[in-house]
Order: sequence, then structure tokens, then C-alpha cells
Amino acid sequence: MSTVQRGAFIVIEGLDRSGKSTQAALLQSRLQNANVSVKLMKFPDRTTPVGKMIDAYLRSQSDVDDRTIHLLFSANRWEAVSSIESTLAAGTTIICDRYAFSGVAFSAAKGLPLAWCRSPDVSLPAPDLTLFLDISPDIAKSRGGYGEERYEKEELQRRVRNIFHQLGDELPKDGAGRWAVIDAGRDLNTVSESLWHEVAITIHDCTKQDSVGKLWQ
Ligand code: Z5A
Ligand code: MG
Repeated sequence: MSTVQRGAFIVIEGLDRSGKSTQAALLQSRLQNANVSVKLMKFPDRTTPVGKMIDAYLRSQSDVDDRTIHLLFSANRWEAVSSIESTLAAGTTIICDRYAFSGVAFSAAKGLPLAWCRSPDVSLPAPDLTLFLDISPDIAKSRGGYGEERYEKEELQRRVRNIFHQLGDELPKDGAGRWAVIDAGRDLNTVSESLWHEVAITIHDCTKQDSVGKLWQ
């Protein structure tokens, strides 16, 4: 009888327009070409009832109190937990475009206390690897589409970047649950190669572990 080795839980984080969605899609096809079973996820997941409320807020079609929207972003992750756990247990690797680090970084940058922001996401499935696509707000601003949604303002993005770095500094730089900083200001293929290097290490290592960890516990 063979045992299924679990998939890796890989999160891509970063500022707006750092290339997360572009790189997540590239990573997915590269893994598929290497015969790795892979699923792409994205937060916010705007397709669920909670996600539709978030979408209306982000597109400034509704106003929601800062704490309330924070809890909705978190609820949008919690509603996906059973799917994340069963997918990983079945041996499929997840590439997740934004996660709880975005949740804390954006709300804390608006002025909410960091500890308060973190608490609703405590004990979510912990990523085996978080790839932080680091980019200066100036370069991000020069990329397509910037400025269309609620949070796409330069000063806020600077504060968000600092909080991301603070959250990343708490995580290990090697081994399980590590945080890898990727210079996302480079050309698409160079960034993609850096991500591939980190992902290959994690997929190799994490399938030896039994179950996914718990975030911030
Ligand atoms: N948010 C929150 O507050 N709380 C939470 O818990 C969560 C999120 C989960 C919407 O997120 C907002 O929700 C976001 C955080 C907040 N705030 N804002 N603003 P979203 O993920 O839905 O946002 P998005 O619309 O997907 O945009 P994005 O993620 O910011 O962009 P991206 O995915 O990082 O970039 P991209 O779409 O891949 O690329 C952007 C452009 O740059 C595009 O034209 C590419 O062709 C180009 N590009 C990409 N890579 C390169 C390189 N290397 N060189 C040159 N050009 C490039
Ligand atoms: Mg995106």
C-alpha cells in the first residue's frame, strides 16, 4: 500500500502590481509541465458571498467599517480551509495568490493595531513557503492598471511594504515555513527563475512532513 505524500502550501505575497498573479500562473504551468499536481488559489476569492462583499468594497461600490472589512477578508480565508487541507492531503500543491500577510499588512497600514489584525487569522493553515515579491512603490506605480482600486495609493503602499517586511522578519529564512524575499523589480523571466528555485526546494522538503502547520501559533 502506498502513502500519498502531501502537497506543498506555497503563498505569493507582495505589493500591488509586484507581479503576483502573473508569477502564480507561470508557476502553475511550470509545475504542471513537471508533472506536479497543482492548484491555484487566490485571496480575496471574490466568487463567494463574502468575497462579493469584499469586491464591492474594493471597487468603492460600498463603504464598510475598517474592522468589519478586515474580519470579512479573514472569513474569506477560513471558508477555504477545508478545501486547502483536503487538497494538500490528496497530494496536490497549492499556489496561493495573497494570504493572511496581506490581510494584516493592509489593515495595520490603515492604522488598526497589528496584534488585533493578526488574531482572526491565527491557526489558519501555515504556508510551507511564502514568496514575498518585493518592489519599490515607484516601479509598481509604473506598471499597468495601477490606481484603479481603493488601496492603490503610494503612501499606503509604503506603509504596507514596511509591515510585510516586519511580518517576514519573524519567519525563518530556511526550512519549513520560511519567508523568501524576491526582487520583483527585475524582468519577468528572471523573477520566475528565482521563484522556481525556491519552490523546488520546498516541494522536495515538505512532502516529507505529515501535515501542514498552523499560522502564528
Ligand atoms: N487585501 C486586503 O486588504 N486584505 C486581505 O486579506 C487580502 C487582500 C487578501 C485586492 O487584491 C486588494 O485586496 C489588495 C490587497 C487587499 N489591495 N490593493 N490595492 P488583489 O490581489 O485582487 O489585487 P489585483 O487586482 O490582483 O492586483 P495585484 O495583486 O496588486 O497585482 P499583481 O497580481 O501583483 O500583479 P500582476 O497582475 O501580475 O501584474 C501587474 C502588471 O505588471 C501587469 O500589467 C503585468 O503584465 C505587469 N508585470 C508583471 N510582472 C512584471 C515584470 N517582472 N516586469 C514588468 N511588468 C510586469
Ligand atoms: Mg493580482
